[in-house]
Amino acid sequence: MKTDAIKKYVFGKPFETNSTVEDIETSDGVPSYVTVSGDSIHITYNMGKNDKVYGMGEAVRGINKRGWIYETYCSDDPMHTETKRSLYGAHPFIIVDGEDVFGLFVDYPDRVTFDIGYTSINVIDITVGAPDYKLYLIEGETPLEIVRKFRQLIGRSYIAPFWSFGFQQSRWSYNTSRDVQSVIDNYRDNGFPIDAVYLDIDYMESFKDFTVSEQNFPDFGEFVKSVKAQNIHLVPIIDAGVKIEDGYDVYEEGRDNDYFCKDENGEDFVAAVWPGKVCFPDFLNPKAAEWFGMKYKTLTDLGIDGFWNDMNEPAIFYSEKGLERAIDKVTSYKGKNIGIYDFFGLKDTVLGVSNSPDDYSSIYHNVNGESVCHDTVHNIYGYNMTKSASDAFKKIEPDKNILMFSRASYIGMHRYGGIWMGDNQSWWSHIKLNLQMLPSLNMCGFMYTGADMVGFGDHCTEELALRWLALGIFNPLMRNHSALGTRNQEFYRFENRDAFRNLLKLRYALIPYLYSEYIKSVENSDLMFKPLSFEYRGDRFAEAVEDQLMVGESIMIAPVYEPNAIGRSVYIPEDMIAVKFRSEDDYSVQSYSKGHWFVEIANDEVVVFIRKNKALPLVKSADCTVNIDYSTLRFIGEIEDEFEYTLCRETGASNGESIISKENYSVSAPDNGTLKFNKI
Ligand code: MIG
Repeated sequence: MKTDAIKKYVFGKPFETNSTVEDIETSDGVPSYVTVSGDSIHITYNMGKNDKVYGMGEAVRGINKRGWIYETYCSDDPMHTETKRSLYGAHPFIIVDGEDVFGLFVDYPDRVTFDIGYTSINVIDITVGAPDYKLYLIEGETPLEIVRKFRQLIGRSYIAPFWSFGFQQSRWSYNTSRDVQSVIDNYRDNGFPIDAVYLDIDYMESFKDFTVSEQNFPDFGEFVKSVKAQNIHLVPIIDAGVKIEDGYDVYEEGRDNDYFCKDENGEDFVAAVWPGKVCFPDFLNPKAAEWFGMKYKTLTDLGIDGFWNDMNEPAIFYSEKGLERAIDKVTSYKGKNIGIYDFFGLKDTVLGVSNSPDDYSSIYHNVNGESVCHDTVHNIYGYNMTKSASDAFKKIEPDKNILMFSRASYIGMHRYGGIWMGDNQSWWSHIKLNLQMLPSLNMCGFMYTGADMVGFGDHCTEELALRWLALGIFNPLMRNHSALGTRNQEFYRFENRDAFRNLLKLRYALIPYLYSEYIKSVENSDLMFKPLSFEYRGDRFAEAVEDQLMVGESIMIAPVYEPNAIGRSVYIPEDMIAVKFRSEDDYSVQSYSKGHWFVEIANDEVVVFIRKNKALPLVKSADCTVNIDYSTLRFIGEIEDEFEYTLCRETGASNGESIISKENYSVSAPDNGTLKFNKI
């Protein structure tokens, strides 16, 4: 790596986040186009009128982040409206693409505010929570070059197991083993492929981590085996908070060994989440992290090989102190004739009990014997929870690659697991948000990711489900998940089952391509999902496109995200072949020349745009990933002479990671209408 293109500046005494893996010498004096001022907490840059700004990872709004103010602060917030500043992940990395082309990574584990043309339309003003941080400035010719350098700096992204590229069904909650079996039966009986079913909080005994309700999942180990025999992986949730209960081993071990976070008096910090009162494992204390990580063994011993870590911002419903304060305030108004502003204040007091800054300020971590207030390290709590599990998996089952993804994250965590995009809603606008977050997350190293397909909160419709599925089939993490109390949205619940079956099967036909592109993007520090602006430099139309993506090297997608549409406008950035799939074998092909087009797309169709002289590999779909038959490989597209393609396959696991083999194919011009190919 040309490390001279990355400059590191150190201000004050930064807390070590372990976000990076490369050692870079400290420079002094930032280049003149960037100004660091105000006791080093302000970083400013004057943008040109047409500069674009990328990055920020998990955040609302467009791929071009310009025109809003974002804050990196891991937040449990299920209302992803466009005015939000923070979501669950904290990813303080931006790329400026204008006269100057550079990346800025503000490595600081608490709040950093990125005002990107909000206060002043042409100014980027970054405010760091404290003057103790590392600033990386990455220079390059293009945004893609900057991403590559940045990704090398932060280290190789997590590679999820091959089976987790299959379709996964979730809901809060499938309450019993019968419920789970019935989901599997419904998928299989309808001929819908599926690889995993999720267990949300209700599988546990009183929401206690690493327990399983004996009543609802009797003989859980046998059950795990029986679903595995049906080629289904069960993926249980693990919450950050540990229930306080005498006799519960996880609690008692944590308490007795001082593995929990403390309060200002040195007592275990107590707050309430799902199980009622809980303590939070101190993941910043290496001993506590190691201890908690090994607890996953309780479940891996029963055959579980995938997990999702939730509520690890950490989310807090209330603390005793906070609740008391709120109750006092509420009762102080009793019998009084309160004015309207007091009334609103009252409402805010009650709502503010959850995830309150006062509570976070009362949490203390033990970092190598030193007590560190949570306020300065908030964003790396969930990161270290996920790292603790990943480290443990390598010891517990080195011959397996165990699926792990998290809700909260910080840059660096991308080496240990994936993330899902949190509690979105069954809203049309959230299909687009799903699309826009994919490249932004890739820029920050998060490759195994996806949104809760069809939407977590709120009620979905059949049309929304189909349209979202048409994007969902390209998400590495393709999971249908929904909240308690919302309309059932398993795909067999809808009327047009043929359409759902066809689209799900299309996903399986595409898995070899998606997996290969995933692996290559990880290995080459590349984006699997590229904005058109990264690929077609200097094309002002391509540069403005916010609702289409390049997926891997061969294709572009342009999903419909509006109701009652008959298709959509698509910008074709170079001559392309549009393949309109109704199913894996039923498709029509049309050529498009560069320019703006309206493309008709019915809601039971998926259109894939294949670049000229590139090809898309496909296999015959299967009911689950283990049954994918690579001997059915074929390529579609339009090739003038020859195209070389590298297919990546998982052949096993060692040291907790997938072993990947590669096959190179040479694909050439049509012979009787289908492309010829041979292994080289
Ligand atoms: O307070 O476990 O984001 O996926 O279904 C809600 C219940 C807690 C939030 C997660 C969501 C999960 C839900 N959890």
